[in-house]
Amino acid sequence: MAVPPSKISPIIIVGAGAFGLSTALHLAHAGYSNVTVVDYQPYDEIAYSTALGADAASADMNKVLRLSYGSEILYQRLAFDSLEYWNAWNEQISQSAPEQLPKGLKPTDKIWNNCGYLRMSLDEKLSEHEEATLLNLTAEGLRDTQYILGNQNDDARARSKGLTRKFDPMLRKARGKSLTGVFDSTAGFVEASKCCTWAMHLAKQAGVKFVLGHQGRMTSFLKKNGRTCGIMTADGQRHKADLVVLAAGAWTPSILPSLAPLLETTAGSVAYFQLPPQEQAPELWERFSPANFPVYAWGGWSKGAGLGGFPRTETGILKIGFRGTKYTNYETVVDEKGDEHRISVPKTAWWPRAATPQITKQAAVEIKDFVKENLPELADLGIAGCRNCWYTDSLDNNFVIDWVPDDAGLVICSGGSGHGFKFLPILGREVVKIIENPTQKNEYGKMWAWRTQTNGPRNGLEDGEGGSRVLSKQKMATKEDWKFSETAKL
Ligand SMILES: Cc1cc2nc3c(=O)[nH]c(=O)nc-3n(C[C@H](O)[C@H](O)[C@H](O)COP(=O)(O)OP(=O)(O)OC[C@H]3O[C@@H](n4cnc5c(N)ncnc54)[C@H](O)[C@@H]3O)c2cc1C
Ligand SMILES: *[C@@H]1O[C@H](CO)[C@@H](O)[C@H](O)[C@H]1NC(C)=O
Ligand SMILES: CC(=O)N[C@H]1CO[C@H](CO)[C@@H](O)[C@@H]1O
Repeated sequence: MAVPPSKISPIIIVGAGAFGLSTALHLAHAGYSNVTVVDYQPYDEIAYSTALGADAASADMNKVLRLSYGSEILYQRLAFDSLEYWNAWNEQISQSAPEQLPKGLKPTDKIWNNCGYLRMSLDEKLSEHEEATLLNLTAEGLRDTQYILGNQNDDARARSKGLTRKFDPMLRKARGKSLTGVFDSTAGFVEASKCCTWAMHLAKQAGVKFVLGHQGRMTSFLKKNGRTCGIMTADGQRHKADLVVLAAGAWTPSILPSLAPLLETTAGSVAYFQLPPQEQAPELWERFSPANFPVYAWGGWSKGAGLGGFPRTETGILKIGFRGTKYTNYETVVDEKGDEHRISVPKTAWWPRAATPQITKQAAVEIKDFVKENLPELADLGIAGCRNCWYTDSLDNNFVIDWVPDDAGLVICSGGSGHGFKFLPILGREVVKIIENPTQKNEYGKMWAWRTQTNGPRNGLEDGEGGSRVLSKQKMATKEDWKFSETAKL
């Protein structure tokens, strides 16, 4: 039976990504006075910079913050709750003096940007998912936040609010192409690495301790009669704890192999386009700025073609992602009893060892086709960089936050399934409830419970190593594949 900790119990959280940080913050705010977060990334020094080695999903230039969630009303409500924090955090940062802010943040940073979200259809009609989203938003009294392109009423409302410039950011109509979709005015992006830096700062202020870098690398659990009672770290230290929360993102299933039937580590593909220096191309910088250009999905992002992107960053980078195929990377993992398991693990530019980042040829082709169709002005630039970003997908895309069966000392907090980041400010509120009430769960606790399913589709997890998504079966894109040869010939 799970044993909820007392307010003075030592609690260790493994992983300082969005899930671990949020848990730490809310535990501290709920009065838990001995909370420690460990992570092998020296985040306090590198400020979650991907260029300096951070390769967790939470370390990134931007992530979509959407409030609309199809028929998944519980996530929709949670996203609206998180929005209050995002607004407050922007406000707090803007009112801080530079020296009050942690390394990596400045008062002019707006970590959440409400630039809007354009969801485009490929087939000139709205998808079922889109219709469900509109229905649910209507039921919640929020239909006026959505604008169906070409709908007369919506267009009129948009004009009065000056939003129409964001309806056709790819200039499709001017190029004689069709345009179908919905503009969601509630959404935008968050600057993920900066958000984590801020959340860590708040957690420290609330009394949470951080052990980062080599000493923060968990190597094994400490066990007593089968119950987790702490962790061992790479420096040989034994850290005792009444509760360990495992929030190790894409590394989670390899740390706890019993999760493998429920969670699978998969990669999404990301390509970067670097604008020329601002003084050389001021019109491009203006056109792609968040003030003029929204976050967008082309044919559905999580459901559908799986393509989408962001306005330019402050350094002129346009990020475009492909998740139409999520790749797996199976390796042999040895558990604490010495048993071997085949489990999908991350393979990043930094882990298990430094390597030149490569995305698949399929992803490069999909992204280039999208660019040719929609943003031909980027073709001359070519792809400047890429990344495989590792998700932790559950069998139904719901998070996995629960006490581990038959272990009274271990809680799992993972399964972000490609949509967890936006909940950074709020997720921990629900995690604390799950920790405190192991047997009396609310609707979130039930939705995120440890679960098994042995038959039927399981979000691709059923493919396992025999499936076609395995990274080693893919052709990888070379630098040559990054170029748009058609335009280079012109
Ligand atoms: C390509 C991509 C796009 C996404 N887009 C969006 C989006 O638009 N909107 C959205 O809301 N969400 C999005 N997500 C999902 C979101 O990024 C994740 O749900 C979220 O960041 C997961 O956070 P986490 O804390 O669970 O994991 P992570 O961010 O992976 O953090 C896990 C941490 O654990 C640490 N760790 C691992 N092993 C150990 C160990 N042995 N010892 C100590 N520390 C360890 C790692 O260093 C890391 O810091 C996207 C994800 C990907 C991959
Ligand atoms: C926190 O817990 C650890 C492990 O039991 C203990 O060594 C430490 O003294 C505790 N710290 C506080 C402030 O209670
Ligand atoms: C509150 C609400 O309107 N919920 C609806 C969301 O959409 C699904 C399917 O479209 C409905 O079943 C829910 O009733």
